[in-house]
Amino acid sequence: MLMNLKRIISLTATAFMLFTTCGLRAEGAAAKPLVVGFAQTGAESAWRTANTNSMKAEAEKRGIKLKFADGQGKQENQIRALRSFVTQGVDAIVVAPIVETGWDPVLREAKRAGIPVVVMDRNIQTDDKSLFACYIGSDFYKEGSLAAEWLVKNAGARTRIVELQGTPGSAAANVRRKAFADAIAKSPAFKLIDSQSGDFRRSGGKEVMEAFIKKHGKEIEIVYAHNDDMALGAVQAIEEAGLKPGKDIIIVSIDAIKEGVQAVVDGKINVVVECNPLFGPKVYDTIAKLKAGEPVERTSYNVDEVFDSTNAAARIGERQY
Ligand code: GZL
Repeated sequence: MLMNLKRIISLTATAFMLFTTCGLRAEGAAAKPLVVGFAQTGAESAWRTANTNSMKAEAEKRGIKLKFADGQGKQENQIRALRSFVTQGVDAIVVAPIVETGWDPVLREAKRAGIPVVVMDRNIQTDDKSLFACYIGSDFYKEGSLAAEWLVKNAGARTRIVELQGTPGSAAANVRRKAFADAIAKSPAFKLIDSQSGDFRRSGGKEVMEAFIKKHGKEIEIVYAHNDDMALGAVQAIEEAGLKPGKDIIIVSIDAIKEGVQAVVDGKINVVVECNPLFGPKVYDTIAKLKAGEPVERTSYNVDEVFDSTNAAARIGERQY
């Protein structure tokens, strides 16, 4: 008799456990986590790493399931990832497009699947604005202009510029180049003597600067780098050529990664224009609004500052990336 009673109790307990763990969840079970597909550009710079970290950490904090795809610097990898997110039926897609064009076909697939797309960091060119919900990024034109305006105020008699461009075809490189050219055109003394892509990479900045030094020698008075990683590569090349970066050659850069601001403190880079990569919170707030059917800003920019010898030392301690 006692044996039977024990068996009945253990069978009942097992049945209860089965019910509560396979499908018939107890009251108040957590809602299904949001699933976001993120097609990242690659891992070309410290800025990109900070951007990736922001997106991953904020997703973790909010209990969002982030499907992360590293484009490894190739648009076809990003397009393949976007297609896969559509097939998987994610709730939303974020893309940091390596280049400006060639996105319409895959974005049409996401639109047909009813999956909202947030373009983050670099913008895209398309005639069909319905292909993505919004752009959350940086004002590259303002950044290039601020870099040139600093030169106009501080370059003194130095006028001969070499430019280290970012990734060919990327919105960041295209717009920073145009903005800088537009601004220095107003000061005819400045002359752009050479311009080449270092692909936003430190190694690229060093190699291109070595070639510039070989070709132009002491004619070079100013370096305009589209990002700090290339500027830091140029600093190495200038030092290896026996010159003093920041003194013999003025260096102007964009991003304001901690190492770049430190180089300003050390007098090796003269000015860095900030391009804040910490988009995580703003992107996920925007996705929450999109999923709730609320309106979102079509274009929103991060606020960026300028760091030179007048403020870098005071501000370096608070840098988050
Ligand atoms: C700018 C971003 C650029 C950074 C580089 O928003 O796309 O790409 O300036 C990064 O450091 O590699």
